[in-house]
Amino acid sequence: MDRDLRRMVGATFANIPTRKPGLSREAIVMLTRIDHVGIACHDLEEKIAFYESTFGLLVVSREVNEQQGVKEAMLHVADGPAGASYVQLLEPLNPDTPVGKFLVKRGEGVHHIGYGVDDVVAALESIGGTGVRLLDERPRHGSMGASIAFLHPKDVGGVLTELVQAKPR
Ligand code: V0V
Ligand code: CO
Repeated sequence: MDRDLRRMVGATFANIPTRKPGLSREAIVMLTRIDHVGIACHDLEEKIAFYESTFGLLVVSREVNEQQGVKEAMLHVADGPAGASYVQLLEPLNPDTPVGKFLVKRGEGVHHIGYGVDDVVAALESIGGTGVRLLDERPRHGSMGASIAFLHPKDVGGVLTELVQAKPR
């Protein structure tokens, strides 16, 4: 996010402390939004129908991502100053995939949180330097042309965390 935009957001939410004081400038600007909440499910079509009829969300993208072992859909939730946010519904391509294993162990539910970043390579370098294990040393192809990378859930309080650099519009 550029400096002017952040100033604008800061002015809009002037009374809401959004970041811990004392962090470096790099840490302050690292996460720009919640890009998506990833939800594991057994039947993608059934869950899309549920989210459409219950919340009125619209599917804006569908993809099969062989590398990540998923068939997925992005449903648009809202637009914010730093970009859009989505629900990502994930069906595994087979049981021996991250989402397939998760379903066996834990059943359907929240699988990961995807945070927006301006520069995923810089974010990986910075976060890697803190000792958090990177599941991806380099960014991979994500939904809608984004560059994505995952952080190990065991080092992020049990939350599988994804960094998302959206494709420039
Ligand atoms: C596993 N664990 C999780 C978890 N998955 N904890 C929180 N949230 C999750 N989603 C825990 C699990 O309970 C174990 O803890 C431990 O981590 C090791 O898990 P495991 O079942 O033995 O499985 P692993 O080690 O084979 O794989 C786990 C990791 C794997 C997280 C390393 O799933 C991974 O690399 N994920 C990143 C890629 C991914 O998830 N892709 C699908 C989304 P205990 O039981 O030992 O305590 S693709 C996507 O989002 C896209 C394309 C996009 O947004 O564009
Ligand atoms: Co995701």
